[in-house]
Amino acid sequence: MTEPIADTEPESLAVLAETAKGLDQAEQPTVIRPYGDTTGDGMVQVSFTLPMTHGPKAEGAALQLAAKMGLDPAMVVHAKGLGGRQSAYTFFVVYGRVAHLVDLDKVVVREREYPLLAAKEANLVIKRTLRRKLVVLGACIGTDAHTVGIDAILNVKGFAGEKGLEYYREMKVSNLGAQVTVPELVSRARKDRADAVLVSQVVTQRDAHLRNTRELAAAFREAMGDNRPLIVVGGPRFDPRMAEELGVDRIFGRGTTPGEVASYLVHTLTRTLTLTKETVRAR
Ligand code: B12
Repeated sequence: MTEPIADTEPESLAVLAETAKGLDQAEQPTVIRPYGDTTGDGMVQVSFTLPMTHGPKAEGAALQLAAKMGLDPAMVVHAKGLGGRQSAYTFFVVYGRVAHLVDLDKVVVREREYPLLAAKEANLVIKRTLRRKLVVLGACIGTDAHTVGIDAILNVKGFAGEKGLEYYREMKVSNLGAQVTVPELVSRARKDRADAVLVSQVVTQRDAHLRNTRELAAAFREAMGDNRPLIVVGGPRFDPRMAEELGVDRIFGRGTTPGEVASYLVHTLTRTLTLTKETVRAR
């Protein structure tokens, strides 16, 4: 096992390079550093936009920002006026070295706690446990009109080689599309007796995705209390660790596949039913 190394220690480079040499064969070291040109050289690439017309001063400004971000040395490898040469904005890509180390022992992520099921297996579990179709309602709420994400999860054609939830024989899926209001969604969920409500939020300007999710959770809590459906939210800029804080059951981020969502729904909803039956039997 690799010994933890202080972020600023210069000899750490050699230690890290040595440790990483046999990465393919040996176990993963617990302390790592970015890789650019050579192992453990600490090189990273960042991109940002400054509100300045492109020119030597703008490039100097980009380097000043890079230095303040801890990139040393740093170089501008790409700079372009956004929307033309005289644009008031310049987009930059800067390549530089950071001194920081990543301690893998301190990384906290949301791990998948359920098994991935094939569509056939998911259908079988629903049929045996629920003994009726699992009702799923999907929508984009607020002013968000980005439907491609929720369609990727729900539509038969699916995403990343996996069929969407509409393909699952034991699921009854309704996709309400874009710009659905929260009251509309609550009322439809009640009418359809939805088991799960799936909501997509792609626009994050002024934290709209967080505000809308909190509003969604509060409305379901108020209207249906503990009898509310499972609330699942997704979008590319969500942090899956925020589910509890936002008052929903689960958050899925970028690159989510329909199979992951179907497996989660089956795992959670059929487990809840099994537990309820066991409690009734025990009484
Ligand atoms: C296509 C697109 C549009 C299309 C949308 C068409 C449609 N029917 O969806 C149109 C042209 C309409 C559009 C409009 C706008 N757009 Co737009 N758009 C995009 C673009 C290029 C791609 C989004 C996309 O389709 N991704 C593909 C899907 C498959 O990925 P995904 O959404 O991440 O979904 C996956 C996961 O996140 C997850 N997921 C998503 N939702 C859910 C839900 C659940 C329940 C689950 C389980 C999982 C899940 O699963 C999916 C599959 O893995 C992005 C930039 C980009 N490259 O991402 C900008 C982008 C999202 N748009 C942006 C903006 C600003 C706008 C506009 C405001 C522009 C304007 N000034 O008019 C408008 C807003 C319109 C509105 N009212 O919402 C910004 C948002 C910036 C921000 N910080 O919020 C982006 C990031 C572009 C940018 N860099 O500026 N846009």
